[in-house]
Order: sequence, then C-alpha cells, then structure tokens
Amino acid sequence: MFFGKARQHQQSDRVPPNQNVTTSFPVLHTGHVPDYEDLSKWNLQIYGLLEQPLLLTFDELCEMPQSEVSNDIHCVTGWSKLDNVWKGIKTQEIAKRTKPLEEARFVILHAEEGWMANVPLEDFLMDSSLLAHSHNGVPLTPEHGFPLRAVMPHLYFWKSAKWLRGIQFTKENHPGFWEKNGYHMRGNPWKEERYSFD
Ligand SMILES: Nc1nc2c(c(=O)[nH]1)N[C@H]1C(S)=C(S)[C@@H](COP(=O)(O)O)O[C@H]1N2
Ligand SMILES: [Mo]
Repeated sequence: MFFGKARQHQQSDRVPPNQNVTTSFPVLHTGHVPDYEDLSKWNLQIYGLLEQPLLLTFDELCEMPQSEVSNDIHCVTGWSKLDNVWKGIKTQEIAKRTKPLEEARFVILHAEEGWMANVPLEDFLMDSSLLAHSHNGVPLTPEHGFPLRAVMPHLYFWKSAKWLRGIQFTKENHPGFWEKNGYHMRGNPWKEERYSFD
C-alpha cells in the first residue's frame, strides 16, 4: 500500500495534466523517413541572424563537445515516455560558435521534406536543449530521426524536429507545420500549451 501510494504521488509530480505514461516509443510524423545511404552528403545549415553562419558535416558535429540530457517525453496527443537519455551537442555550443545577433528572437527548425517547427530563442538556448544523435545509448533509429534531431526536453515533443537539416535564427516568429495547424507557438506541457486560439 505504502509503496503504491508513494509511486502514484511521484508519478503525478512527473506527469503533466492529461498525459498517460507509456513504455513503448510511438513513432509520429508526416512525410517519409529519409533513407541516408551514407552521411557524406548530409550537412546542417545554421543561418539567419548570426555573426557567424555555419555549415557542419556530421563528422564535424561529432567532433564538438558532447553532452547528455535526460527527459520525460510528453507528446501533445497524450502519451508520455519517462526516463530518456539523449546524447548530442548542446544548442548553447552552437550559439557559442555562431553568435546570434541581438535582433534574433526565434528559431526555426528545418527538417527534411520542408517540415518545420518554431521555438522562442530562450527555449532553444536552454541549458538542456540538445541536437541529439543518440537515444538511450544507441544512435537514433531512422524512424526516430537519424542522424540528428532537436530535443528541447521541457517542451511538447512536436518541437523535437527529426531529420534536422537547418537552424534559422529570425526576428519574427514563423509558424511551423503543427503551429500552422493550430498548435501552440511555445508548447509547455505543464501549462498545457497545446493549441493557439488567436
Ligand atoms: N521532421 C519531422 N519531425 C517531427 C515530426 C514530423 O512530422 N517531421 N513530428 C513531431 C511530432 S508531432 C512528434 S510527437 C515527434 C515524435 O517523435 P518520435 O516519432 O520519435 O516519437 O516528432 C516530432 N518531430
Ligand atoms: Mo506529436
């Protein structure tokens, strides 16, 4: 009894309102899973309101300082997956090299096939925000975003662009795929920022 209650309490502290914990790892996206034969043609373009725009190969990314971040995934459709460990490059490390200009206030994440997600600059630059190449100790699988996805652990998972190819720093906010379809411009699960109504 005691353990049951203690566990339940802990779970409600960890799981935002109207979310259900799953132990599976659902796959959710529009479009196709890219088939990368080799990564020699892959690159990541970092551009927009920056002092130093940057084009990185996958090898160059792997040579940058590597960090690990843990999070609980909260998908806006209602599932949560606890205790994930992501490994990759901190977005702060990217900012250190590219030096966002003062006018930069938003970041647009560009994925394969033109898919986009937008986030406020402060969220993109949180200490826990990562460009991740691994999940729970192994490289991302193709359907979960190989070779690179954004992870902003504190936001709903739709902000976590899979198959990331571009990071654009902008002055104005430009709604991405889900945001154009009525989803929230920020997406904090603890405030249930699911939809925009303006
Ligand atoms: N490129 C791309 N990234 C994407 C999406 C997408 O459609 N395309 N969907 C988002 C949504 S809505 C969710 S919930 C998560 C799902 O990630 P998963 O398939 O690894 O669980 O990816 C996000 N990243
Ligand atoms: Mo989603």
